[in-house]
Amino acid sequence: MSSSVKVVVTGAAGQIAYSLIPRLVDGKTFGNRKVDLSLVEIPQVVSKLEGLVMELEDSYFPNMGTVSYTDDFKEASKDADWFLLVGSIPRGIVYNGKKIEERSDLLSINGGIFVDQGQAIGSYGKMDAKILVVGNPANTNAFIGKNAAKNNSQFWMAMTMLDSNRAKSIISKKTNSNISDIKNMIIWGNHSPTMYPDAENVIINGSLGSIFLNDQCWIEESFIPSVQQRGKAVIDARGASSATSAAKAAIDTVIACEQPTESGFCFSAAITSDGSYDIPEGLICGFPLIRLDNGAIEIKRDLSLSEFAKEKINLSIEELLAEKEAVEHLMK
Ligand code: NAX
Repeated sequence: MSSSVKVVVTGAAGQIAYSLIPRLVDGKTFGNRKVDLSLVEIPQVVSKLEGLVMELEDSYFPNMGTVSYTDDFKEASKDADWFLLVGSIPRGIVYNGKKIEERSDLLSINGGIFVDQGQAIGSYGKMDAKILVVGNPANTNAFIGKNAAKNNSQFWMAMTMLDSNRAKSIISKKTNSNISDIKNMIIWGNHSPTMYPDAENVIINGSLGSIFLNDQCWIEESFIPSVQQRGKAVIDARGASSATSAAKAAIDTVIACEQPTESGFCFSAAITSDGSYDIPEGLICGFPLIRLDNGAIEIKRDLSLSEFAKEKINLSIEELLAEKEAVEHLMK
């Protein structure tokens, strides 16, 4: 393993990035390796990154290597090991004279961004680069980026760890358990209100959720909708979308990919389907994942899904298929 790692972060002047970037160099995420940061923003705000770089320098992070910032994504991509694609155009802003409210508008604007970024990553990123898409619509942005990259040795993911962490928190409260005793909290499908948080395969104090929880009414009427709507609840309460929890979830995803998964356990992220669990091949879908000792990441394939679970997952798959159709013109 190389003694340094190069990490590209887009949306670096945004609110998630402000919580995320210091944690990349704090010596915990990448252990003792030096972390070279390449921060990317759009031309209109890139100069603000000078202030962030000053703060990073003033923070004394012994593991911090070089720090640069740019609005040139190609330049930033050169030889990068990790890409944290946080930047995207959010819902609610006026873009080219139109207020962006519909998911379809988000898809087409952000889709274009991910074609360009995907091509640059495929050409200039390391051959074994890992890419985590946070910017919404995350699954379909990753789908577009991966297609544009045309580099199958790189590994594309969309983030569902925040949904998984939210679900763990709800289950720990319901069962009076310590949050660290909740494992294998899988989010299937799309990172959207159709996602399916799996209360059957979750492990609570060493027991399967399907046995331990024994309260289907709570699962259907409280647990699943609460996880699906948690992002909106945070926006309603805070007046802004989740930031520090999203940053922590991105860090958790990086750590889960950097360290072997303990035997019997798994973590949550959306990756390209290989047809496992009858999910159409090629879609970027939330799965249970294992990081092997040799560094490879694969789908944990030995879980059972009830008819109820399959029905719920299918709803999310239908949405992913519709999103795929909506961005067909970007798939060259
Ligand atoms: P902010 O609006 O604070 O920051 C986004 C930043 O991205 C802005 O500074 C903007 O200039 C920059 N940006 C836009 N296009 C860019 C491009 N082409 N290259 C580089 N930078 C670009 O948003 P923030 O709250 O940080 O959220 C970022 C994204 O995360 C949003 O799309 C949001 O919807 C998404 N989220 C995803 C979550 C997940 O679990 N996958 C949860 C949290 C969050 O909602």
